[in-house]
Amino acid sequence: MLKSLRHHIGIFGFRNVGKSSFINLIGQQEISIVSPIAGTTTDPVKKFMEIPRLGPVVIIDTAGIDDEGVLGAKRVKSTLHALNSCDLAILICDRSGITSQHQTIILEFQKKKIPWFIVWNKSDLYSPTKDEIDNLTKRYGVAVIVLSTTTNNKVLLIIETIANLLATSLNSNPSILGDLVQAGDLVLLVTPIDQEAPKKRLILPQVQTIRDALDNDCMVMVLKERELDAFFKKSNLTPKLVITDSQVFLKVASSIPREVMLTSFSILFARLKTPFAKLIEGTKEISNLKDNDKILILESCSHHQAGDDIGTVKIPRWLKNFTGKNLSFDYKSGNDFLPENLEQYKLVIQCGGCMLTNTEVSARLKPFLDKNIPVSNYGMCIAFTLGIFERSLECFNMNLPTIDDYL
Ligand SMILES: Nc1nc2c(ncn2[C@@H]2O[C@H](COP(=O)(O)OP(=O)(O)OP(=O)(O)O)[C@@H](O)[C@H]2O)c(=O)[nH]1
Ligand code: SF4
Ligand SMILES: [Mg+2]
Repeated sequence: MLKSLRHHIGIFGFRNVGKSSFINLIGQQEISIVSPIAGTTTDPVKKFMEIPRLGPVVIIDTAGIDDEGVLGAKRVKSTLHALNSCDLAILICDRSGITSQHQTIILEFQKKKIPWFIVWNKSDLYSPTKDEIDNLTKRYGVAVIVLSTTTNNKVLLIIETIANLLATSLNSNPSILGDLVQAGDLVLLVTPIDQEAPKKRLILPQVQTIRDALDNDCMVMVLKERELDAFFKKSNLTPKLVITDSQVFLKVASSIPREVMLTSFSILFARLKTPFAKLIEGTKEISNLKDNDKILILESCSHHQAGDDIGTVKIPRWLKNFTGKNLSFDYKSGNDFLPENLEQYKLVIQCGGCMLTNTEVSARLKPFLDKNIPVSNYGMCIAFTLGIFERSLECFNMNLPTIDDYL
């Protein structure tokens, strides 16, 4: 299963408290290196695991948050950066309990609204008193599980705690189309097969949408944009919803009846993966762009660029045509650290983020939103510059709770 569909669980704590041992315990295999030497795990390492009841997850083993020296400080920075991927965090401690040195990371959990709990390990050497546990529960309002990875097996309790918390996380993966369609509806998916399309397969958002439409008992039809006119001429079926690749928005909008709802894959997934209402507002700021304004394009993986690449060629061209302004563009891809001076950007445009989890996309955008820098995404930006923004949003019930509530 792809990484972007898995829950990410981060394991944090001081050096040598048993973080890697804990991962081996819940994974039921020797997956992480364990040793009595403090500082064995030096970088955040993602382990792909299948955990009974939870299914496929990514567990992130990290370096101790009490690491010292110049190198230690860099490791701690990487550990904190790993939080951006976490749907859930587990803070492991031993005899010394939770101290003032844990406060930085606890504040990060709270700031990023990451569900978390405490595991008090090495209970074979020292078992905390009832008062110590009650104090922690009262102070932080989280579960505290006492265990020994060597003698005391509480795997079922841990998995149940993880499952309950993940159900409330940002990445809890609601239905993509559930509130937009009804059983028996026809959903039409439009996907150009051009130079940029991967060979012999559909891309993940298309596959996920097909599956979601079937889960909602809809009929699904997938066709290329040039077949649309023939479809409406030959068939007497009227689709409830047409979902298109954003790059052929204009062609699709002109080929389907006005009363048929229309949106794009990128906008559909922006609703799941980003603070949607904020991105709608951010997109409208395109109208206020001025000469020499700088725009940051964020791509979430370094995919192969072919022909008229969407991020580097088409979007800049559409934006310049629409605004008539002389705009400049910066690009960041993958998990690159963001530039220092975010205020230099008048607009940020995020790609569809299909390779990232909801949590990762939101964490990527949060620093900009916190500074009130307008954020848009590929599909919204394209729809706006082509004059079909309102239409592409008509299908959504904007009263739905969105992940804006998490930020
Ligand atoms: N007695 C006892 N020892 C444990 C327990 N859990 C882990 N250990 C031991 O503690 C040492 C450190 O365990 P690790 O799992 O490597 O700890 P870590 O937190 O990953 O350490 P770093 O990667 O160095 O930060 C090893 O010698 C483990 O065998 C436990 O419950 N009881
Ligand atoms: S993560 Fe972004 S850049 Fe990578 S394939 Fe998906 S939409 Fe394109
Ligand atoms: Mg370790």
